[in-house]
Amino acid sequence: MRVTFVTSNASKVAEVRRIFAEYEIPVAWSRRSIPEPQCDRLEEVVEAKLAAAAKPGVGVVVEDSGLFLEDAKGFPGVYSRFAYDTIGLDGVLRLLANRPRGATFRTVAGFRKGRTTLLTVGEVHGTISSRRQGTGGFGYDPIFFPEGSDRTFAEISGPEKDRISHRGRAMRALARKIAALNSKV
Ligand code: ITT
Repeated sequence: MRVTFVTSNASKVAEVRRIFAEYEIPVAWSRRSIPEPQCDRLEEVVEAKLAAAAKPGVGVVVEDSGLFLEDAKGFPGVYSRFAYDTIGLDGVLRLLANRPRGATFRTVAGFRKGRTTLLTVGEVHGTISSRRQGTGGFGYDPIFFPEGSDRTFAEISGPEKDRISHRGRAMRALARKIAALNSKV
């Protein structure tokens, strides 16, 4: 089954295409920013995105991701896009000056076709660097060290990021479930 990934973010598309290719699921891109409701859980955002993106006869995929800072009680979390666009990476680094630096990246991924809905979650724990490091990736990648690594997500290759990342975990779980649906029909 081919799926259509609805997102405004080209970097997410590259990651999801790479991951779904392992399950032989082709991914078409519908470039669209779906308005996100004010809510405090990624799951609720994904439900709203699925409702907005659903199309008869099409397998749609959406996702929402966030960076949860332990010292800031999970901020920016669902507001990660807003924080990135306003205070930016330097603002986040300033927020954590001389503070504990633990953080979790989380992705909730969703699929809908007809009456079938699938949701999966992926997380990676790590720490926030004290300065930007690396030029790869996107968004918060230059300031996030995944647990056990001395390189940020912006300093490792895309496939390396996929193996351990929040999105890699959520999307592999989703692809497996979609592949299982495929084998039933
Ligand atoms: P959508 O159209 O899919 O919503 P978006 O870029 O708005 O795309 P999110 O709301 O899920 O995506 O992302 C929230 C913020 O977190 C945004 O600033 C992203 O750049 C950033 N982000 C998401 N995934 C990331 C990742 O894997 N690495 C670094 N930053 C990431």
